[in-house]
Amino acid sequence: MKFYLIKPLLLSLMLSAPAYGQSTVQQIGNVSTVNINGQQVNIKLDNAEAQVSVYTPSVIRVRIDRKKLADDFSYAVTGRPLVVKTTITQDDNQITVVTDSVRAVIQKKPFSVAFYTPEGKVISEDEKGLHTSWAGEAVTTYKKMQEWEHFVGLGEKTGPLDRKGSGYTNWNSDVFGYAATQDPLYSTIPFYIGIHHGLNYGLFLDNTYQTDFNFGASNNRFSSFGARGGEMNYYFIYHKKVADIINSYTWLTGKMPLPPLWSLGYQQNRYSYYPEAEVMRVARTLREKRIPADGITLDIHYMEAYKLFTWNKDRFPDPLKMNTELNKMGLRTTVIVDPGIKVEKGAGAYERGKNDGIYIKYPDGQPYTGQVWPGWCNFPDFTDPKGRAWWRKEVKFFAQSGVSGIWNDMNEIATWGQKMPDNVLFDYDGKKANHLQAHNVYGLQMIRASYEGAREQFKERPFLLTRSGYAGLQRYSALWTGDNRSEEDHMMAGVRLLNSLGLSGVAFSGMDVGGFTGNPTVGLYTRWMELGAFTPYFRNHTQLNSKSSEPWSYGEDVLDIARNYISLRYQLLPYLYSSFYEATQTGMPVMRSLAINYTHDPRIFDWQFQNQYEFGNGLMVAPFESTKEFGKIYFPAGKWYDFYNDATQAGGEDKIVQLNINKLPVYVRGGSIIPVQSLVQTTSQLPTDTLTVHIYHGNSANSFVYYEDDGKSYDHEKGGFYKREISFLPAKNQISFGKPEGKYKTHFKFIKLVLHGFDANNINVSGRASALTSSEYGWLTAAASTDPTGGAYQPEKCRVKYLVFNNEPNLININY
Ligand code: NBV
Repeated sequence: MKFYLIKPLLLSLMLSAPAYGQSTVQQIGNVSTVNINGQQVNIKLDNAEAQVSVYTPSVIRVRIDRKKLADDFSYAVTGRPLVVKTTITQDDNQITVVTDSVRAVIQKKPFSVAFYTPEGKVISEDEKGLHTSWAGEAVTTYKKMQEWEHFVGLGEKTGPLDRKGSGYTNWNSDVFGYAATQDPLYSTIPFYIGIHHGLNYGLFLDNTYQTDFNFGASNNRFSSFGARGGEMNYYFIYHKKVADIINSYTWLTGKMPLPPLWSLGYQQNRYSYYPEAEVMRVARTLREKRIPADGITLDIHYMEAYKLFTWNKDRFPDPLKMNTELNKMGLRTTVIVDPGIKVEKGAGAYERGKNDGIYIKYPDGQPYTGQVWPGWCNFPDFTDPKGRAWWRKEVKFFAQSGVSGIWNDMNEIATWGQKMPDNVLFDYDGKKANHLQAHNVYGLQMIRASYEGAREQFKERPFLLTRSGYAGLQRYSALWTGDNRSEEDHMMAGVRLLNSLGLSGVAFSGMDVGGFTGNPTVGLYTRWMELGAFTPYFRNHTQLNSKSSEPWSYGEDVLDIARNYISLRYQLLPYLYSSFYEATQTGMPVMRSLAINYTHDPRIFDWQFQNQYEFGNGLMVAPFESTKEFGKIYFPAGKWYDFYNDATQAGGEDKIVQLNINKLPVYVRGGSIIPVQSLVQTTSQLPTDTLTVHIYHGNSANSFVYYEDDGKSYDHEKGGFYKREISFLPAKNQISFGKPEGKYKTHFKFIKLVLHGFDANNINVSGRASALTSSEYGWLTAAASTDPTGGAYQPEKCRVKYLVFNNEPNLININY
């Protein structure tokens, strides 16, 4: 056929393409009018409206909708736009928004958005031809997949550290005994970090409908993010360091409040401890066996027939007395709450809720009734200020019973059948929404009400735990990863879940140590207990009718190992509490994926090393399945010390190490500053008056902000804290303790400075020559049990030099 014959055919095919496209996928179209207003630009498009606003020099927000943009409202975002030096210009083809740290370029034909560094490097750009479009009600933005791009974060998501090649959905789900690769789980945090060409950026999609992310799953062209309804509403964050991206993200969605110190101690749990005699037996055994612990958690059986805000009086005749007794033993009580209120005429909470009209409803005004533990239930509308106010008042019940913590379960919402109807209505703070829009924020609003209620009613800082949540949940609560399984790959997946949560603003997180469903092997239980000591929230939990999971349930050797690691955690509390303080200030997680400090080292994404993480600033944990006899560990840049024997290891190398079930591989980065205290059995017991500060020699300068307060009141919000910067300056052969800040008087009268890897012989403290003492140091203690085969664990030790000096409240310079 001659070309002139084919040409009209091709032309007609091409002309018909847009019609085919329009009916199925609606493209965003061209810009028609532009209205620049200070640091915001409002744009009318062929098929939509858009708005681009500068929040900080590094945070730019993009909103797009097919209808007029709604009044601004968000459950996640608390940061308001700062006044930022911004230049917005336009010509026929594009609009340019420039701040000191980023340049956004909006093309007009069609509308598309790209972000550049001030030097002009592409950080992120819409994929040409795809941009933003709608398929039905679902809106999606497509970004070009950059060469060698990695993706990390996205909250509570299974899968590898690098999410490239995977796709994810956010729809909060009750997933009992979920598979280690399952998606979605309980929580929604639509925030991820993209990494390529030495650059990194954060992207937060603030939309509460079901959201979907695609990082090159089943396609080789783009990464995309979208929602099944509502507007395209994303925040683009650019900084040179991932830590700063997390700081900006938590500026936007809120920093976590400082938790009570006791919540960093070991927590003993099971589904369920009852009656009171059993709770007291567990408490006494913890003390008798010298297992340091700070908490016992009561699961649903403490209630009368699972009815909220009740105690089963046969099982717990005098809860206040029991809780006071536990407090005297240095143990705090956390109780579970579920959102379902049993429909029962005359029942207190049910009737009070009905009177206050706080239950979620069908469009015909009938309350939605779903089945959970107590039977048929109604559910408070936590998206209604009235519903939250009601719940805050109810929380008084726990204050009166001497409870210290509230554990929010089943708040996805979970109901039997797991099919809550779409037509259930929510107040959505006066905006009115159906289930599709409100589902993913229900848990967030529940913990908001619990937290605010506890702040109002409890005398001291409360501890809050949740299973479900949405971006910003860190403002109210810690999160645990629900009903995991007692399986090796679950323990490893759990590590990645917590690391991912840390990348996504949730610093206070934990997993059921030992596994919730099933029974762990002796090895798995042991390794998990060791690992638990190096997670932010350390709780042992197991399901109904499973094998006992207390540290003494697996024999004497396991008890010794568990005690060793729990005791180690208690010694590390000054380091840990300071790390939590850091999280409250900068959003920096306690459990840090290597993607935070070694972002552009491609080896950290290798599946062999993806589970490694830093615990605070300086300790690196290398988790391995308990069944492995050898493990390969990657040491990123720097100098590393074996935590147990001080053997050194150069960075940038990997090494195969022999594994031992008595020991979790932990390393310390050269330059680290690690303050520790003497062993206590509970945080309500005071350690000795010496703060031991370990410094590991390295070539780079480092500093650590040591933080202390009373651990329980709100005085720290009014200056009642003690804060001191400790610096290690190798170039000057100096260690310095800065002048302390704050009104709180430190408990520690003396500082014992322990030097690792220093070849110093002469040292002086504030000009006075002092003697160094040489001694052996070990982090773990020998097994108390005697193994007839002679295999009992002999802890490793290292040789260190130390000196002790008065903890003077002025600048102390130590020169070596
Ligand atoms: O309240 C019982 C359990 C609880 O132990 C667990 O930690 C939650 O994730 N809860 C779920 C209810 C359902 C368990 C099958």
